[in-house]
Amino acid sequence: MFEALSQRFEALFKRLSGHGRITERNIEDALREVRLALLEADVNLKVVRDFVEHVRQKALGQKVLDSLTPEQHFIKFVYDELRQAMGGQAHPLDLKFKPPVKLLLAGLQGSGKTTSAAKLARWLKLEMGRHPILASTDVYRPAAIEQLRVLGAQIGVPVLDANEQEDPLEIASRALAQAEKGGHDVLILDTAGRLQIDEEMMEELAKLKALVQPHHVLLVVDAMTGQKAANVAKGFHERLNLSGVVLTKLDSDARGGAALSIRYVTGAPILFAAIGEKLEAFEVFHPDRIASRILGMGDVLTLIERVQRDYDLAQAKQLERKLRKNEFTIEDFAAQLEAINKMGSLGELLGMIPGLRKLAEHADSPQAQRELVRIKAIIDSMTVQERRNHLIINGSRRARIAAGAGVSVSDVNRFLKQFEQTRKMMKKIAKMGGSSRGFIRGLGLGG
Ligand SMILES: Nc1nc2c(ncn2[C@@H]2O[C@H](COP(=O)(O)OP(=O)(O)OP(=O)(O)O)[C@@H](O)[C@H]2O)c(=O)[nH]1
Ligand SMILES: [Mg+2]
Repeated sequence: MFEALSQRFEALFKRLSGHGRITERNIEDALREVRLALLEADVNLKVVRDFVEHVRQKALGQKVLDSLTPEQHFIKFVYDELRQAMGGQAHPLDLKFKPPVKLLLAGLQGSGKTTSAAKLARWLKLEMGRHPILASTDVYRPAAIEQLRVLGAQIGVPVLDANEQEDPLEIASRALAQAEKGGHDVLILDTAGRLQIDEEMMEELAKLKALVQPHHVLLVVDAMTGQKAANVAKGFHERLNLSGVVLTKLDSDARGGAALSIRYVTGAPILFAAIGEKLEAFEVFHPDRIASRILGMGDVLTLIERVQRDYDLAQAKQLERKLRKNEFTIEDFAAQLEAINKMGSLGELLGMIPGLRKLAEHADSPQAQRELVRIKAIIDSMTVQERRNHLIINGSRRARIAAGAGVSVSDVNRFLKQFEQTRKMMKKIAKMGGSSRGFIRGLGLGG
């Protein structure tokens, strides 16, 4: 799935991290590569343009370039845009209607309608605990109805008896009656496809829709047709007002143009992904997971994000508590520095402490970054006892720490003084009875 696109991105990211840092100058190169990767993947031009523009704005906008890890931010932005282009989040098929819930499947010839009808039935039965019934109105292609009957038998889902002499509308109304009579809570109606959108097919589908009054019209599209799939979907959507799309043959699609264009071009969400010929090769379409897969990170990226967020929240809470109790030590301070390193931005971290937003805006400047490196060296040269209780750091200890860190004793003195001031300030905040906001506002620091 999406191997070609994955390889382009993987190569780009590898090069980015090898090159050291993204700067304002070389970011255009990186963006050009993103654009090329998307064009090669047969993504709709407008999607490509928006995609690249969004990444550019974010990359230049949020002090990302000054942060310690602009490449990681860049990858995250690409990931976010991929996800967004595919619809942001999964769209569950709404089944909360009075049964039988009626689903009408449409699509071009060979897109995978009949297979998807059976896959959907299987999914509804096994994952959703439903009792569906299948019916096919395809009286045009020889053996189309027989094909559905065979698939139904494989999954133990009943298929309406019908023959090729019948009228599609007649079959549809019998299907409705049978669903009611048999106590089925979902009716899945498979239809005939054409090589391309033509008036005759649309006419028949519109009539079927008027007769059946389906709760959902689902369009089945072949992912291998790339951005053409998006235009086809647009045509169907204009006539039939689709609930969403079932994207098939993703297993054979190396490029991803359909997945990335459909949402933008039609406005209709992708609901399901078919990823193989077998009936179990069918799943709810999760834009986030697919985006991770494209970036060659599996679900790792999502995992990292979640872990990071939980960690940051817990840390920020704990930090606030310690600040209130005046128990904040150099050890805590060092832990915060570590977190900053992982996160790539001091500003972001400060931003999480209530009241310090304004201050946070200046925290990622190059000077602040250099100062951070120095402070880290100083702390690294301290013993655990010193970090837990800075009051024991006397003259000889200061000299030892300075030598260890490769800085002057006055640097160490300055750091200790700053640390003590911070602590004092925090103690005052704590005395305000927990309302740090008022105090901070009083200092003109915003918040
Ligand atoms: N690799 C792969 N093949 C698929 C997938 N879905 C369907 N196919 C294959 O695509 C071919 C056409 O599938 P059908 O379900 O018959 O398509 P259809 O839209 O009903 O075709 P018509 O009824 O002729 O319009 C079959 O050989 C399927 O096995 C998929 O997700 N992956
Ligand atoms: Mg078919």
